[in-house]
Order: sequence, then structure tokens, then C-alpha cells
Amino acid sequence: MNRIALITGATSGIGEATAEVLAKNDFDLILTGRRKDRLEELQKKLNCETILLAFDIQDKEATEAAFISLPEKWKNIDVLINNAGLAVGMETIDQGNIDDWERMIDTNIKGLLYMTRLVSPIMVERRSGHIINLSSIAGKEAYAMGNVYCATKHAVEGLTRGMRIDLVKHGIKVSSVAPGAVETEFSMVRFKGNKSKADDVYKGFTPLFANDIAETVLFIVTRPAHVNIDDVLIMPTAQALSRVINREE
Ligand code: 8X3
Repeated sequence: MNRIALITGATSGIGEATAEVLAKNDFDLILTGRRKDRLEELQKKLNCETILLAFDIQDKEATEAAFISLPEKWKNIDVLINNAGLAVGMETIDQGNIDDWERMIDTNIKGLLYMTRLVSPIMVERRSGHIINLSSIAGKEAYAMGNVYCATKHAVEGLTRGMRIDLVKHGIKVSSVAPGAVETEFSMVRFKGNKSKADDVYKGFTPLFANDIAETVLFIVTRPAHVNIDDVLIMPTAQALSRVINREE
């Protein structure tokens, strides 16, 4: 029988690539995201059983309603991948846009908590499960104008450690994956659709691609029962720190 994975933010980037990789490796998938059309497009490409849940993870009631709507057997989630996350805006702290801050905090921290609060009690009851939180190099260091985004990813790191402590006695694994620069829609969102600014982020070096992270997730979820990968920091070869990049190409 296939294992069930729930992936938040499956409409693009790392979430979408992870869906594609897990679908080929004996998982059935619950895919969540705001954009229903994107979820449906993805579903067509996958050769596994899928359930689509379109809602905004910033909305606590909508998140709860979506989860409750799952058929009972689908609530037995083996792997929860808390992937939904975003960066919006890049300003110094004195100039920051408070709406942008709230969007990052509500998605990256509160959304992750809402989903975890719904899924983890069933894992506890079943004494089995694996939660993977998508962190970032921004969860390990701060950089200029990254302030609130970096803070949200530091929170993800702190929550990962806390969850692991709370859940260890129930046999539940908790892992975090922190990528450096991954070429996805991430920078288009951060720069609010400014394509040239977004393209500049990945200019002159080979960044990671979403599939690199998806394969890392696959490795994490296919370890034997007695092995947990606590923490992965995965960087492009050309990137030593978030702002130390060898742009030579
Ligand atoms: C995305 C990587 O370096 O832009 O999480 O913060 S970075």
C-alpha cells in the first residue's frame, strides 16, 4: 500500500517538484495550494492517487475546513511536507512594508503551525509519521534587507527542533531542509513581478533547481525506520553563504 504525503504549496517550485518525485516512488498525495487550476494541471501529470485541496494556508478556518473535508483514510498522513512559504519585498527594517511582513509571517510560520496542529494529533494516535519543514539558508543566517523573511525561517528552524522534542516519544520523525538559492518563482514573488530583478538573483552561476530539493526530500523519507535526517543544508556549489556567490559563468 502506498504511503500518503501531504504537500503544502504544491502549485509551483519545490512543492510541485516534490509531488512529481514522490508520485513516482510509491506515495499517494494530498496537494494543497491557493491556485486550483495549477493543482489540477499538476494532478494530470501524476501517476498516483491524489486529492486536491485549494485554500489559502494563511486562513486558519479555511485550512481546518480543508483538512476536515478529507475522506477518513486520507487523514492518516504518513508524511507532512510543510513547504508553503514565500518572501515578499526586500527593504531595510525601517522601510519595510507591514503588509508584506504579515504575509510572510502568516504563511511561513502560522500556516505551517495550522497544518501541523491538524495533522500531528493523528500521527501521535497512530504512533507514526514524518514531518518535513522547508527552511532556508535564511533560517541559518541573516542578510541585508532579509530581516523578516530570515526571521520566519529562523522560526521554522526553532519549530523543527521543538516539534522533534515534543514528538520523539510518539515515534514521529521531524526533519528540516534548508536550501540556498533555488531557481523557482521565489524571486518573482519577492520582487513583486519585477522579472529583471528576479533574473539577476540567478545570474552568472548555476543555482539549485526544485528537483534537487525534491530528491533530497525523497532521500529523507526513504530512510529505514530507525534513521532520521534531522537537518539538511543544501547549497549550490557556487554559493558559500546567502550573499557569497561565485558569479563567473
Ligand atoms: C531562499 C534563499 O538566500 O534568498 O530561501 O534567502 S535566500
